[in-house]
Amino acid sequence: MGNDERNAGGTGGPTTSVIAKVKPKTKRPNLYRVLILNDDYTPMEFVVHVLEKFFQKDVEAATKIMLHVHHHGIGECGVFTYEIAETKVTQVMDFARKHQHPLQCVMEKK
Ligand code: TYC
Repeated sequence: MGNDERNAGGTGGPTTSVIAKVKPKTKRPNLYRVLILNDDYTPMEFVVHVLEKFFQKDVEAATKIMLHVHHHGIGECGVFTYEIAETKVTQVMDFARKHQHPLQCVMEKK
């Protein structure tokens, strides 16, 4: 018998072939917004500095975000995967505390 595809049961009946579907394996990651909150005490220049230092904003973009937060109470610094967002929040909170400013930074699932 010159056939590689033998029946497991060995009944000598017709051969069954199985064609498995190849599932595309790309999954979109869950994304999280990192937000800063307004307060009455943190200096505007400090918030601009935070946005430049931790979110790679230039001074114009950072000023725009800071003023949005100042007027609306909350604003987006960036969108990241979970671990990056968590790291940014920790970095901002540690930096604000070190400089004794009450600036708050949080993350929210998109
Ligand atoms: N409201 C602050 C002030 O008048 C400035 C400020 C902006 C603080 C944005 C926090 O996330 C903030 N000094």
